[in-house]
Amino acid sequence: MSQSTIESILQENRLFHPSPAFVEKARIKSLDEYKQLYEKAKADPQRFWADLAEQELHWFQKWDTVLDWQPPFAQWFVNGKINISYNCLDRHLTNGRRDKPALIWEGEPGDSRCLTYAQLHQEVCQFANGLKQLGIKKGDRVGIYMPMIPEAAIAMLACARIGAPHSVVFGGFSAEALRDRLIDAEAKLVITADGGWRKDAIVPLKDQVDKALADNAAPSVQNVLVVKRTAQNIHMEPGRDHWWHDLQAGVSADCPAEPMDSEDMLFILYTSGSTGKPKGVVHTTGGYNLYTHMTTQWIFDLRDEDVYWCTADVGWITGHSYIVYGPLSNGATTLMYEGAPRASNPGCFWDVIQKYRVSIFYTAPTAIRTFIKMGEQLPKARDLSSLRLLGTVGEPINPEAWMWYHRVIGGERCPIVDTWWQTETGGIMITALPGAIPTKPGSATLPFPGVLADVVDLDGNPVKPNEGGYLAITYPWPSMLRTVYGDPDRFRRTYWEHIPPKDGHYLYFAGDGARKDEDGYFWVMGRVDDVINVAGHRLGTMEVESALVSHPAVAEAAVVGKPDEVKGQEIVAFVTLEGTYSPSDELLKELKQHVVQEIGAIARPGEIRFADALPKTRSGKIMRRLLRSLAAGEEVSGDVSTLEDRSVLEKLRQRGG
Ligand code: 7RM
Repeated sequence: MSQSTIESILQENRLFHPSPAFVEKARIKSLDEYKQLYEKAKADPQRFWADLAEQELHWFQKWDTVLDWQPPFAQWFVNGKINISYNCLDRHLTNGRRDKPALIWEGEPGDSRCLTYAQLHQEVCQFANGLKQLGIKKGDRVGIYMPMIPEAAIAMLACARIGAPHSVVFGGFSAEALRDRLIDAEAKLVITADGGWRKDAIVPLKDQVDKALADNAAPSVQNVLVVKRTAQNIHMEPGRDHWWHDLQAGVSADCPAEPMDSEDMLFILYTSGSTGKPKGVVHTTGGYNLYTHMTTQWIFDLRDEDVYWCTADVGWITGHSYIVYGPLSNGATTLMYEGAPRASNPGCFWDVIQKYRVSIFYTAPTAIRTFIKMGEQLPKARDLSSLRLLGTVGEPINPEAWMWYHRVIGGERCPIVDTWWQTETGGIMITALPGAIPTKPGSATLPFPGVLADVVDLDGNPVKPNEGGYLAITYPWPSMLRTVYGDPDRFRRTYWEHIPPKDGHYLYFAGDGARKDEDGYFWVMGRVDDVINVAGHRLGTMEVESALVSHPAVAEAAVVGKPDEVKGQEIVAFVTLEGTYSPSDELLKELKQHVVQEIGAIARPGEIRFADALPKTRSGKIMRRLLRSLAAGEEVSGDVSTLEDRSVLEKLRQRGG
């Protein structure tokens, strides 16, 4: 965040109440009602979750222990048998939602599709049987590298149906990034498409898969399943690659959901951390199903007639929890959009809302800031009167963007839920309940019932109101990550040891700085580790640095985030060159392109600065704090006494932007 954003958030004290019309129909109608619910849950969280699990989900067999907590390892609903695809599909066939639209898809260019619950169920069953034909069994990991098409959701649900954990890799990641993830997850199959549409161009997904698998680099992968989407020419490797439509021909649509153990792995999703390669965050079945179900229902105040649209990509946790599993588990109509706002179609989001009469809209602050730049005339020219609730996720929202969203998109009648959560938390943790909790622009407000959150110092002691500290969760919740795939030590180190446990009491360390105000409202300030958030996408500085030093010209690289008006942060890289290379515009372009090739376009540095040397401490640590100030164009202040060679700083300064 920029200094001016932080200052405006510190001064923010406006309070917005939901309209009487909204409150009247809301599931939770007042702050008192929320507080009662919250206190009840806090007094006995296990009882609270068990009651909801019983009322809200279908279990093939009931659990015998609600929570088995061997810190930092949690198990929820031990010995319960459940299938999330059953909860998302089968039960809606007999509760009156058979012919209700489950998935509305608005594709590019101009395609669209609507699948009812009965149709989606049939597609998922067929796909699941197809997976079985390819030899996929319970426990086998399946990579999914897809555009935003219904088959992405169908593939996820089909995997869940037969108990094969999926690992969705965002379609914008490069072949290299895909390969690393497939290797780490030991995926047996990759599901992809020939291509996907991205801003008026075709993304050659299958080509990327071929590159990722070249030279048997990911030996666990035996087959590739390809959905025909863009119909351009692609290579099909005999014996390895299969067209989805060929496999589907003649496949039975009868595929009962496999009763899964509540703690069986549902999916792995890779996310960036401060060190090393991305972590495979592991989520399991029962707790995740319950938590995403309840949060979707209460936070989005779902009603049967809603058309719900979350603009995330299914490659991120937001797409998993709030496009696919949460909404479908509730029997909602969820909308999936393949397009993105771009110069050739800047009003496309508002067209989609108008066309489908979207009532709940959930997007990211970076998108809102982009829309502000595009001008009010675009949304103003469309009918957005169907909207009744708005949400944001991914990064702190600055009050100016919040106010614009409220006024221009929400017509001053829609509550805004600012939802704080992470890949690791599986579901939304801190948020307003829209009919109950008055909102303040820039604050995620209060924890969801059953979530015990606090702002603490590094000893785990709560800090005073309005004092900065670390955001921590002090009690396990049903959808918490269970481990880092293949690396339980890293799980322990990353989340449970920054704040040392006291008397066996463990705190989950979220990696975010925050404060609580005098009303107990949370204000999340951003990451306190070496994670940067570019347009709501999480990237590790080390990942980008590794990509840079893998180029022969680069000797050393240091990457920092620089405040950006639209993207929140932008990547700035400082690099020193190997002896025989010298700085040039061509090299600069080449290095940027190299990072794109190693990770993907989301990691393209906004700026690369060549340096003779990087500022280091006497023990050889790069002083990122100095680089951050330099990148932001600020005066380097604070203690520089540990700097080994002061002339380095002077030279970097002179070189400037
Ligand atoms: C859902 C998601 C997680 C990080 C998290 C924060 C930041 C997300 C908010 C937010 C302030 C919010 N998962 N973050 N939501 N910061 N207010 N409402 O984004 O794993 O990709 O990122 O995103 O820093 O730690 S994520």
